[in-house]
Amino acid sequence: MAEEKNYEHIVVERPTEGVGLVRLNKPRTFNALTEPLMRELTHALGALAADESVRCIVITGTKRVFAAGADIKEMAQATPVELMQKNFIGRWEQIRQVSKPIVAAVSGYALGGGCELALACDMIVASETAVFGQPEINLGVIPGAGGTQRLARTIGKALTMEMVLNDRRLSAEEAARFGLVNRVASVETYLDEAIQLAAEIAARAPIAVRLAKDAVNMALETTLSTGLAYERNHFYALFATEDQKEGMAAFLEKRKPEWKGR
Ligand code: DAK
Repeated sequence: MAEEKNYEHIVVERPTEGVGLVRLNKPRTFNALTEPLMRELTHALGALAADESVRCIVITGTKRVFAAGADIKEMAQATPVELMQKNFIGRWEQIRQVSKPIVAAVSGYALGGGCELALACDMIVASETAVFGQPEINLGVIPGAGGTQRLARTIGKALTMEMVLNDRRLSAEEAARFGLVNRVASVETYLDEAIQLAAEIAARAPIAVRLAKDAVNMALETTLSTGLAYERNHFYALFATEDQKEGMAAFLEKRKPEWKGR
């Protein structure tokens, strides 16, 4: 795999055409999401988002751990003002604002901020060893990067309550059953499967993919009637693209479409 600019806490690669891969790479501290790691992650995502040759992004950790959450050492003595000043929330917002699809490839622990990072992605491919949890209650706090909101919207209130109030963890198989992850694969193949999924999406009409992601995300933000209007406007807008003309012509001519991304 081609490797990119040197970061200290992450590795960025291009495993296959159209796909950017970000590996969290601090296995000694279980990929704890320190401020420097988050700075690099958001920088790398920004660079991949701006790179036209990248059409889908995969975020992964190691086989043993996706990420064990925010760095407890870094947070232990923090004051509310420091937390606000650090722009920690801003970094998480940056992840949310990436318009290209992001697949999380999760193996081992995805705890606290690690689970929230996976949830902030658009799809999750898990290895059979993956464990999802929000153990912040053990530290006297609660999730702060979307755990209560995204879990409740994804797996429902009852199970979210158990996870957030009582550190109930989900195995990969449970996470698949409850709709948190798209699919489960072996530890040997989960990353390849995530890259394969990303490559398939990367080969599709780029503007349609982008608007599709935006429209699906809107379903979690708004009322049904507002969401339906939002979807319809995206649908209309796509008729201004060359790709719509090409896609429909290719269907009628019984050939494969050639997407231009315009
Ligand atoms: N922070 C710092 N260090 C960590 C860590 C973490 N989250 N998780 C693990 N480590 C370190 C351990 O301290 C240990 O370091 P050394 O002692 O070797 O120096 C090393 O990684 C290996 O850990 P263990 O010795 O504990 O290994 P085990 O195999 O026994 O256990 C474990 C692995 C992952 C189950 C365990 O380490 C663990 O429970 N870790 C803590 C998990 C946790 O509580 N996570 C939630 C953290 S709170 C926000 C954004 C984000 C957040 C909040 C707000 N805003 C935008 C506002 C997120 C908050 C959180 O994630």
